[in-house]
Amino acid sequence: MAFVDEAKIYVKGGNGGQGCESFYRDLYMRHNRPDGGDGGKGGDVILKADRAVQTLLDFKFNQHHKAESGGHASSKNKTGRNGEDLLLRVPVGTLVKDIESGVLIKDLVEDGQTVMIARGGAGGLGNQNHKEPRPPEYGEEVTVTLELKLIADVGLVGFPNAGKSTIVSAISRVKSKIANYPFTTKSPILGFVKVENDDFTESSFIVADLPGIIEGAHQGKGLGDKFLKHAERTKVIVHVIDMGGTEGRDPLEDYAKICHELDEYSELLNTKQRLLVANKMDVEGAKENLKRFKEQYSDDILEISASEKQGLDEFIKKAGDLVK
Ligand SMILES: Nc1nc2c(ncn2[C@@H]2O[C@H](COP(=O)(O)OP(=O)(O)OP(=O)(O)O)[C@@H](O)[C@H]2O)c(=O)[nH]1
Ligand SMILES: [Mg+2]
Repeated sequence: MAFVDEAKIYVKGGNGGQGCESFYRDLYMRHNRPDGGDGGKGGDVILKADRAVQTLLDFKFNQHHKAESGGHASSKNKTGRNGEDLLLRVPVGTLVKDIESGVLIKDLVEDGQTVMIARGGAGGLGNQNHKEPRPPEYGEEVTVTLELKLIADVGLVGFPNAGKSTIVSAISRVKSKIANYPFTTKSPILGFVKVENDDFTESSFIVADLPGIIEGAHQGKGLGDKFLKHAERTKVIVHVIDMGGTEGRDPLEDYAKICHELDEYSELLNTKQRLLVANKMDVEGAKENLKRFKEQYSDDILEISASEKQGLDEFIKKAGDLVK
């Protein structure tokens, strides 16, 4: 499934139904009695955030959406039926913006949240009860851009091949593609992680497997730039470092470079909680690298081996605590 995080849609509220102009007469009435009903209201177009929707892909192919028009009225005071609202489901984290001004209309950050973006037209008025008839209104026509910025609690960042997808696949039920070549992961993937706390309660967090970052990512190199924006909305950033240096790089330099890319990308990323993770601790040389890392940077780093499933319980607990 392709991941699409931007789309443009044209929406239109339903038109109002025609009001009716008619007169009732029978043998015994001296005057005609006006009995034309009112037209129904056109349906609204509503966007709804839905956890089950992962991308804006559908809107890439279906750009035009119109709500149902209101029904026409008839004589004997019969009102036209209201048109049905059109509900469009979008991923949680979708920003709705005015196409021309770029002004934010709504940020749909919670599951189930809705926003009405095009109002249906009012129905026409009939002449019942001696009212002045009025023509129906057209539905509102609007063009908006949808922009997805994923909302996850924990985002994994690191060089390609650091083992991010291996971690996510091991701690959640999401099977993120794992392979020994850079940029295996081409779009963010969300996983749901259960935490068993010490007091026997359970909690959970959502983890985002992000594509690998390379030097120059903040200027658009590799895939990092396009996806760093998704890191902006996570609470915790986990640095995954290939402590084994399996790609022939120095893990200490890797760490410095990723920090630099995050800093350059946005100040916001700097303010987040961070968790340092030394992965591939099963590889020869990893212990020595870690020792150097601790001397130069920080003692506060979690040792794991994702492929060997070592240290992952501790990882879940630490990440879960930081989310809280
Ligand atoms: N020895 C060892 N290899 C690991 C470990 N974790 C991951 N790997 C291997 O490292 C390679 C890359 O793993 P991925 O999980 O695909 O890495 P990634 O960070 O998601 O990479 P991109 O998606 O390309 O950014 C795979 O061949 C994994 O099997 C580990 O703890 N020890
Ligand atoms: Mg990956």
